[in-house]
Amino acid sequence: MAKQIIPTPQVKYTQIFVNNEFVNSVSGKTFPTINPTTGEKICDVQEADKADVNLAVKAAREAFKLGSPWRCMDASARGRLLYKLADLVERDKDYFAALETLDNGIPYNDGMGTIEEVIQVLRYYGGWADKIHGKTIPIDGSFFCYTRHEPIGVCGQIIPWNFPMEMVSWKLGPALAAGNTVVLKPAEQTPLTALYTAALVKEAGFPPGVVNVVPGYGPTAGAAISEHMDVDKVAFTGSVDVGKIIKTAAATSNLKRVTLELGGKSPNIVFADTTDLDEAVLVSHEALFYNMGQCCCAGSRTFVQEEIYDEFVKKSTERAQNRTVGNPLDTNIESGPQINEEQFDKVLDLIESGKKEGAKLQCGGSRHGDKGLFIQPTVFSDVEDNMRIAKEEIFGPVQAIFKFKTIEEVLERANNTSFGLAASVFSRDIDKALTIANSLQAGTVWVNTYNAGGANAPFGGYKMSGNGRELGEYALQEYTEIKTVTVKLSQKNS
Ligand code: TXE
Repeated sequence: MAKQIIPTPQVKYTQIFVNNEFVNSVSGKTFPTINPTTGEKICDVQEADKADVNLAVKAAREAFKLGSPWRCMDASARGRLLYKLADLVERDKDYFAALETLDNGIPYNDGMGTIEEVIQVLRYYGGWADKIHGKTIPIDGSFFCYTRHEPIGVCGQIIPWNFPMEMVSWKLGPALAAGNTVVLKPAEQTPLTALYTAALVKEAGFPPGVVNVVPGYGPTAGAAISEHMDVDKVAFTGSVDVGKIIKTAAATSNLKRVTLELGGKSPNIVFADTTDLDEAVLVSHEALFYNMGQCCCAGSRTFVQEEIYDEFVKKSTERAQNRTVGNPLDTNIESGPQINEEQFDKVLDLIESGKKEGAKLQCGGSRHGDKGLFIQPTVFSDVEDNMRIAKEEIFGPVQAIFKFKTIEEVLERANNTSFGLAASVFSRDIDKALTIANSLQAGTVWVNTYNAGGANAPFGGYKMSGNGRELGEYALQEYTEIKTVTVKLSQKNS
């Protein structure tokens, strides 16, 4: 019998978080957050707009002032605060996982997996806090020259709805380890886990103003952050279109630093000599269908070599037909609903385009059931590179399978995209696999696996998939300014 894990979790925080206090919006406005599984409103949340962002930025600036508790704190103590935050997330992980499923629709087990990752990421960056340091540099002449890796200042962080808590940790972890202060805007579709995290930030003992959370809409609260003259950096994850808006806003305001993690159209290349065809089928299936395809690094172009093509398509279709779709709180369920009607309609429209443009529909192809935002796991074969489903980010449960013959051909086709987030290759020939890995224009390449990673492995995109890297040591570079200090000495010694 299907097991229901947690019934509807109680929502505890629905206000804007500024200076370690939950407050109402200046305008008095609220917005609803919807349960995508039922279409019902979960609750109303205070809606941050420009005035609220201004207050949050002011608080973050105050917390960043020289001599403030945060600026005077030992780096190791900053690290301990991050450890404490990780411990609190761990204490409440069942609640977090249920709240994430409620607000976002991610299947409960997958949601719990992301909360486990959040804990790891916070701990990983807690460990970094007192290990961020510069160099001494032997410049010519009688000088002592050293670098300091200083925090940038007030960091705006604008995140999407597809992995709400994971995104919170990827953003807060490196920013706080490096000593910045933060104004974080969760996506309007999924504000609840970020607001609960805010309560834990206070409980952990972070000084007021170090972390501020401003739930609200993109063109209002999000724009207020990216256009703000007193925000020193903005980190964004979301669509390419909004990424461009944010970079433009940074350019026309104060040239704040910008890092972007945008979409992808990641090639997953399966050679006939793959180590295990069944395994390649299953991994390729998960690479696409995990989180209902709402994954920036989804393996959304599956290239299969002609010798194994028919068998691969057959097995992939069978696997997709067996994928369980339904209430994401049911732990037997593999796929829940899409996040909202807009995304649901976008995915169905792209499915229709695939049918019209001549791709072969192997299974799925329409909504699942007649209620809710569920879409049947869909597999298209015979997909051609010029079709919309081959070029546009679908962000839904639609696997597109392409046939190829040679290495040269598949490399050229795999790289023929404006995106460059992730890629993978399946082959038992390590020389071939590494030739491909080194030639793909992608920030992450997996060999004989997909979606493997960790808090310590960097992630980010080439080309229009973004600027900068998140996770790992590399992310710290995106949250520090490097200062060179040179001191004249009376005597030079080697
Ligand atoms: O993204 P938006 P949407 C892709 C995916 C999806 C498409 C649209 O293809 O179908 O984008 O999704 C904030 N100034 N990805 O519309 O609008 C917004 O409030 C400042 C890939 O949800 O980019 C939210 O917090 N901020 C992606 C965040 O931007 C603005 C994840 C993302 O929303 C803003 C999500 C503005 N003018 C979607 N407008 C990934 N890389 O994983 C919106 N926002």
